[in-house]
Amino acid sequence: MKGALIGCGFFAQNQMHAWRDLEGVEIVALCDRDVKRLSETAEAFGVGRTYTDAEEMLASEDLDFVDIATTVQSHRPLVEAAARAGVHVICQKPFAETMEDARAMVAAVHGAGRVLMVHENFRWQSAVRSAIQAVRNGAIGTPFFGRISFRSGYDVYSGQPYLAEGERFIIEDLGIHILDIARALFGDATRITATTTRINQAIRGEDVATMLLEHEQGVTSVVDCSYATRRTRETFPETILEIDGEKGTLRLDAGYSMTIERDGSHVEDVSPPLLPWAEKPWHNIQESVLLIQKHFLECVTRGEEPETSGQDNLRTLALVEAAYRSAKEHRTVELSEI
Ligand code: NAD
Ligand code: 89V
Repeated sequence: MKGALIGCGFFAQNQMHAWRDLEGVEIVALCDRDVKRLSETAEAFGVGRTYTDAEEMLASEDLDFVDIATTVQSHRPLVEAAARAGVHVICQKPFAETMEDARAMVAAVHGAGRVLMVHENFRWQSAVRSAIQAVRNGAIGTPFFGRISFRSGYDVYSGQPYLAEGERFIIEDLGIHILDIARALFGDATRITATTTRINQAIRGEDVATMLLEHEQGVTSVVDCSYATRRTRETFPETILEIDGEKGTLRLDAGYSMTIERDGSHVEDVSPPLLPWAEKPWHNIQESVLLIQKHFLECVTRGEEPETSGQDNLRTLALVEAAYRSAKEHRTVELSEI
């Protein structure tokens, strides 16, 4: 498969490393409006053809897919251009700024008869995946409660300065992943209640969010996110889980230790491997990039819908919208309102 990457910024470097590791795929062209980032990435990964305009690239190249790694403002025009060019699409999270944009993007790629996957990779982190598989395999029976928690004081702003600048921050950028893990574990939610606050006065958006979800299958989950939490051992970027089922309890604790309590206690080290190009503490996210891109290739080859397809991601995005509405209006929001 021949692909092109659009957006050669901070996170795209991981995507390039992962494409290089995967068999049967080659990134043949790169695009970025910033010529410095474009040439640096082309040189680092030995990509010969570069463009500063995505439409020009789509018109000139014979591609199977594009991998869009720009920030959210450009996602709709780029996804629609890719659909017009008739290529499969991967688009980074957050997929869209509004539900209207997201629905239009899904319709555009569907209309072109191509695969659209949102790069929603947290559910692909190997530790989180171990927990998801255990729950899906019935290790704790039917779940009735879950806590999905991400609390950190890590400086995310130095690598991604735009995170300090938006009116929305933690739910849109990070909570979106954690809400998606809740969906992967417990299915879709029907109602959400959220509170938000800003502790770090140097940023514009909220850096703390606490959300209570009621899921269609009867599970209640608490999704809590903070970038204003001091920890003696910083756990960034680990997601901590505690799930009660009718037959047992599963915990994913800091340090990638998974415990299943059921007729005794079974502890498993589910640490992610440190890939040759990865760097702690980002290595669990970096490995998930490899796993989700592999999943995309398999889905395109088999003609299957990716787990985090554009259509699927509409429901994660709806949770984000509903959480902001709930926090703003101080009330529980039904997902059917979104
Ligand atoms: P960045 O600002 O470092 O990089 C974005 C790049 O896109 C820039 O080089 C910019 O010049 C380029 N660009 C923007 N619009 C363009 C256009 N229309 N055509 C061509 N190039 C364009 O941003 P980043 O930190 O790499 O984040 C990119 C996306 O990845 C964001 O949506 C972010 O939320 C997401 N992200 C995801 C994860 C994850 O784990 N899934 C982690 C970090 C960031
Ligand atoms: O994964 C992400 O989307 C990143 C971070 C972990 C910093 O929130 O933006």
